[in-house]
Amino acid sequence: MALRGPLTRLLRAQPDAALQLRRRAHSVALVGAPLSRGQKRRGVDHGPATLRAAGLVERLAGLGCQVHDFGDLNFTQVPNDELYNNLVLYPRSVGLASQMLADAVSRAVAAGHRCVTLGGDHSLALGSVSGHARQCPHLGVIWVDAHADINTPLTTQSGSLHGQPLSFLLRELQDKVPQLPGFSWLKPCLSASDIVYIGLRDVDPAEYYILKNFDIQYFSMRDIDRLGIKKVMERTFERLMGRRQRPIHLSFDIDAFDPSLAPATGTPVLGGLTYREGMYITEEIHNTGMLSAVDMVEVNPLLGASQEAVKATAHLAVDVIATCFGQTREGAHIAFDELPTPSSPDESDSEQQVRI
Ligand SMILES: [Mn+2]
Repeated sequence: MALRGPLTRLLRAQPDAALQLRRRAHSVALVGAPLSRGQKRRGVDHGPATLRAAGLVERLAGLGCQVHDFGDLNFTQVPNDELYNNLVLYPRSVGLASQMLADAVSRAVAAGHRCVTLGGDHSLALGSVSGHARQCPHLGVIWVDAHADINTPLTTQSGSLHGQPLSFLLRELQDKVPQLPGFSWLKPCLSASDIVYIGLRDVDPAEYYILKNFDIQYFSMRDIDRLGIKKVMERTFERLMGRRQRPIHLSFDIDAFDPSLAPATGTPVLGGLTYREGMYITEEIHNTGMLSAVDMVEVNPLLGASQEAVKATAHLAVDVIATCFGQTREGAHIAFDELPTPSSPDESDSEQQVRI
């Protein structure tokens, strides 16, 4: 019988990378990154607390993970953090926070954990991807998002850094990206062929130019409609791991989901992922055996219309993370060796007789 599924993929993997990841399989580090200066709305810094309150640690522990919760990083706002170029907001605060996060993620991965960064806005990927790449220079990134987040400081219309992190991380864009105050520590660590987007449906003109001109692989919601999520995931892994296995960084923006499912977020866009598409994405990523770090970003408890809306968004985010670490829709999370056997009919008869 031919081997199929994750085991085969692991066996085919480069022995070092796969072995290292197998050893880390059950050890998950949580790093809270209450970063909110990458955008303008209040509340996204409460994301880590909201995700923990939704039972994240218990869910991961219930899947057999050893959870190491490192708490929240203590980001301070840099004083006199003036606009860059009269437009880009809080460069020094975002730069410093991302630098701290990069160190934390790098340490967690070096210590043998898979690292989950709890956001916070999406500018934190500057730090999480950089820190992860320090330990795993050949990582591939799956960016699940309604937006491409690849404007440069010279093309951004909002000035918010959460719409720009990938422009700083991409080697091919460095002659188009100015040096921002607070960003001198940052070195680009990705090539255009290292990224796959899933879920796009709100892409700015300059971003579209970048995606096309640098041949970045993306699967928009239209592509998901056309191909179905199964083909989309097959092509994602073909692109990232067709030639060789590599550690995966999943950067998951909760606004990739349809706003009916994830209303408590800053920039919702109609027509997003269904629950089933979202779970399929993370199930398949888990099944590769190569998931090494996860960002869960843009959960903002101050933006839900009701407590229920906030709870629904947070529980969805926890489902995404749990599925990354082995929760399935088919049960069988933990090995179950033996079913209980009822006592023999004779015994129960005799017990009844005793009672009579
Ligand atoms: Mn995003």
